[in-house]
Amino acid sequence: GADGAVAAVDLGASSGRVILGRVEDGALRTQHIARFANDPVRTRDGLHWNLLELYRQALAGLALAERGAPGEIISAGVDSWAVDYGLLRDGRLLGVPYHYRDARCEAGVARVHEIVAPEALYAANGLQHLSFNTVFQLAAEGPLLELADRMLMIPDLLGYWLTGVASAELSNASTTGLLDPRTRTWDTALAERLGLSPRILPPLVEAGTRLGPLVPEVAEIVGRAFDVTAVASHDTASAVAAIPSSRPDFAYISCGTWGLVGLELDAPVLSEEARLANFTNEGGIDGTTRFLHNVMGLWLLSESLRHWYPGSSDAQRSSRLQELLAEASRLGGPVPLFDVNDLSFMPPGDIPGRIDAWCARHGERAPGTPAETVRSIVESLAAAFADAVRTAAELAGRDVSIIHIVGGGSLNALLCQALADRSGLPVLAGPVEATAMGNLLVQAQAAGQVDPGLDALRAVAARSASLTTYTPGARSR
Ligand code: LFR
Repeated sequence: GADGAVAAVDLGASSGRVILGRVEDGALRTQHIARFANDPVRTRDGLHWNLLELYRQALAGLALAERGAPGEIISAGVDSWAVDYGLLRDGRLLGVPYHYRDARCEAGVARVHEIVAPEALYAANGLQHLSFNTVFQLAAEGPLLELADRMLMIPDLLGYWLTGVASAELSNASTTGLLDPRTRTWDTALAERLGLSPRILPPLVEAGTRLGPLVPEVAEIVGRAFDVTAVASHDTASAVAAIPSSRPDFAYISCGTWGLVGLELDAPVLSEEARLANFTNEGGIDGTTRFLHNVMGLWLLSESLRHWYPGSSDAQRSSRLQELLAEASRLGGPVPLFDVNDLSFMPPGDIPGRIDAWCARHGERAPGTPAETVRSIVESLAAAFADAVRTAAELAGRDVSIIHIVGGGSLNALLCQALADRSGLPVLAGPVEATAMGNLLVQAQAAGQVDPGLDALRAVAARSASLTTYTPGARSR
């Protein structure tokens, strides 16, 4: 296949990065080019993404990558969190995209459920109920929706600005609630029932599709007109693609802001049991189904640190977190466990106070110090992760013999060990940048640098990652 480097623009809910990758000797070598904060902005009308800033940073990162490796980049790809979108009219963005943690969704949920009952909605789209699913956001959108002739998911919107090509990559489209998980096509009948004009839904493309070259005005900023490839643009789909496993019986946890816990399956599970357990059927690459549950993730830690140290920098908060984790790991007795998925933890704000309130409501002792709060969060997350793995296996009728944890959470030794202990399964931790790796590997595969198929892609991922194993019961108590 073609030589050359590929570039990933990977936007997470709290930070974004640009990473360059090259496949050499069957392994992916990565080079970190740029990292930038993703700080949402609250205005009178709600909580928004600072999308123009993210786009500007992406362009600056690509320009830096091109300058560092002149003429080498053959393709770039964009992934981000799911469910959020921009509305356009004649190619013009209408309004500032909302953040999924904005409170506007509840009205949309009621409106949708008036027309399609929750059971029928799950039968149609197979999505766990999250009030921020795109379909609920659209129902709460109001007059801009009447004006719009296009909806573009965040990575597709960036892809459109880069190339002028408007499309909907499938993995992320599968989080809208408007995609049929069996046929993997837009459910235009459902859209119409909900009063949404199907014309706003762009043509679907699979990961690995070449979108086109950078448009001239972008090429001028970046330095050259390389191609943009549609990757598994839902960050979780990219992360799952890069799970460094060669066996079929693994569960995965993609642990960043969220902990996405589940299995890779050949077909969706749309049973009533799966609906009641709030399991989702999202689209993976190569026709796979990501059967998973959203568990709250590192958000509980990062937002607690924000509360304890207002006005501090990202770097200050992360070094303070390391200290608190070290202190937390030395605590002796049992710590209070709480339900990490309680909806009170969704909006930004005083997470430690809400944990105390949860404990008070449930007759549980509240954590006494920040270190104990940190330990409570870690143990409660591990318990929820282990529980979701068990439930996924039961619902899908599958055996699980190992848990892969990837993303930022894979660096948290306390969390990984607690997960092994609570699940009774070995935990393989890493790579931390699984999402960016999945993004890069799909592009390298499209360029012919990796053999076709998910197994070949995972084999490269396995050769590229350094992994840590956690064994159940290894913790000294
Ligand atoms: C993780 C993630 C989850 C999705 C949530 C909101 O970053 O993409 O998969 O449920 O963010 O978009």
